[in-house]
Amino acid sequence: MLPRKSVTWVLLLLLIFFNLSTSHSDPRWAAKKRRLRNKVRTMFYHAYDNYMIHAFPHDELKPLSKSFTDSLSELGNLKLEHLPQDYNGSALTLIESLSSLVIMGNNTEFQSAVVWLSENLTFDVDARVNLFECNIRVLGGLVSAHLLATDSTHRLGQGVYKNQLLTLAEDLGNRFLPAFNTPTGLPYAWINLKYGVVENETTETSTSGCGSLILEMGALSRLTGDPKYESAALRALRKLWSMRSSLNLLGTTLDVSTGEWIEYSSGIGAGVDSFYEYLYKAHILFGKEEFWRMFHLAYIAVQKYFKHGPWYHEADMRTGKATYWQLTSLQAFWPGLQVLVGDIAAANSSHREFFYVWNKFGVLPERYLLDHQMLHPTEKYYPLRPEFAESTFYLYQATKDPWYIEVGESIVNSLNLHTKVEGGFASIRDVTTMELEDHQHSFFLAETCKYLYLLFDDSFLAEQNYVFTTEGHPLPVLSSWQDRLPETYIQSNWTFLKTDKEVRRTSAMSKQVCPSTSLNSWECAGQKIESACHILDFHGDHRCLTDEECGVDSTNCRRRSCSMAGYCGLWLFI
Ligand code: DMJ
Repeated sequence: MLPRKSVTWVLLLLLIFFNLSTSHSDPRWAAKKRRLRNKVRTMFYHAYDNYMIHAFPHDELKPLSKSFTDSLSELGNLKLEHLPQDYNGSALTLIESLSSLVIMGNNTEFQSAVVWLSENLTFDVDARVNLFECNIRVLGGLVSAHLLATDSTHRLGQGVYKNQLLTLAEDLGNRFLPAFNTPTGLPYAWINLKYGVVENETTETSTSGCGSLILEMGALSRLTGDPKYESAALRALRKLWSMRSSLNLLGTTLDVSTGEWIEYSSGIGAGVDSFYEYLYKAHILFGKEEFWRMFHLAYIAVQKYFKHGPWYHEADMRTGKATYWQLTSLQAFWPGLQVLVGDIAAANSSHREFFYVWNKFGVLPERYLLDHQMLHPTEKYYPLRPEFAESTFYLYQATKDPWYIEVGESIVNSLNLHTKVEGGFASIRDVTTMELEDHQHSFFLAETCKYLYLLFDDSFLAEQNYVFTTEGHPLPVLSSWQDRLPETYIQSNWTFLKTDKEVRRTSAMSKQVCPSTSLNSWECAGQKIESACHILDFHGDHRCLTDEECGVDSTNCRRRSCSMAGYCGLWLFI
């Protein structure tokens, strides 16, 4: 038997060996990433080629029956009401694949797609579509592809490209505008592309439905020089924000004509998710402080009222009291957003919990009841969603921790094992039986494959900063789109962090909101700063006379209070 001291040494050496052998600069590690990158490329083309053979120019592929569905009119339409009689699709999956083709370096296919779309695509169709879905998938897909096509670094479409995608995007943007014609400026959830808002249209919409339009419509305005798209989206966003409760929480559904809430409970998942995402990403893309101010308050409220350990539950916007204790597949985007904010330790701990559930079932179920540790009885499906892969990509970008490559590998393996069929990739109807469903969602190509690819090969990101829309379409961060930022932002060189030895690319907001100290030694303005919600105690020595002199704790975002002995701290644990 080895003496105790020797055991410690052996363990230490093993640890060092493990760290070295898994370091991302290790050639074996680089080979592994290349192999995985190629595997993802094969997955993408298996999905894409099957779509092109069996479904194009319809919207999405049915991989089991090798047929198609014109699903743009069905997206978000749970009861399948008012379906069009005469609609033959808008090549949705092709539009959604454009930016992925560029990222994977397939300029030839991108160019033929652009030519086909410019010659054949029309939005003058009698189809009632969901404004949010059509915005993130179609408008976002077109605007992003236009920006990529005109970006000289990608050398696309020389001579062939004459802004055709922008013309299509502008036409679509104009068809969106009647939806905003409401007493509140909050848009209807549904719009008929040919006829506008139909008679007796429902006035119910969701927070994400009217709060996540600003990236695509803002970009359209910047590109066309016509402010009307951005103004409509901004007016809706401001109105929505004005409806927050005194706790800075929003509900999930609301009425666009009265501006009243319908569903007061909300979380970070379905119906709300991209609202948070767009506040922050709009701040990065347009450099507007207003978006940052909204996001900061909203983020603190989320951390305070929804977070429970690494999990996020729902709460009533009026009282902050927990309502539903459920993990949903859509929530898995949150750690990715936290990486952008710089709150890496919080992102990492939630990501690990999502991975725990992923491993438990082989994929991420749509809804998991945290209080009962069981699946939701009717939401056992996994429709090839990207959110978990997305967060894995962001966390790897921020940390370069090889652990995330391992996570990515297991996502790739699960997808190939459980969802790959001869005719593409099929959704899973029930994660307990792995029974499949005949649907390959367009976001599998726009997001799932893209984020996995970027996880293993980020060369696309080398030259340019991008903001990815909620549908995974990259929009370059251009200085000409930025509002003039306050001096403090400019001085701090906000996308690069300068240290003595190097200039390191970092979270765009790292000067405002820094990562938790536990992960690494990043510093903000010479001092250690922790998470986004952190508010310093008034006195550096933490002495206080009243609660008002205490800040917000960085680790759990709870307000600190002044103890009898006159020190700020977390004296009450609820
Ligand atoms: C995508 O269409 C977008 O990411 C959207 O914001 C919600 N999630 C789906 C994919 O899961």
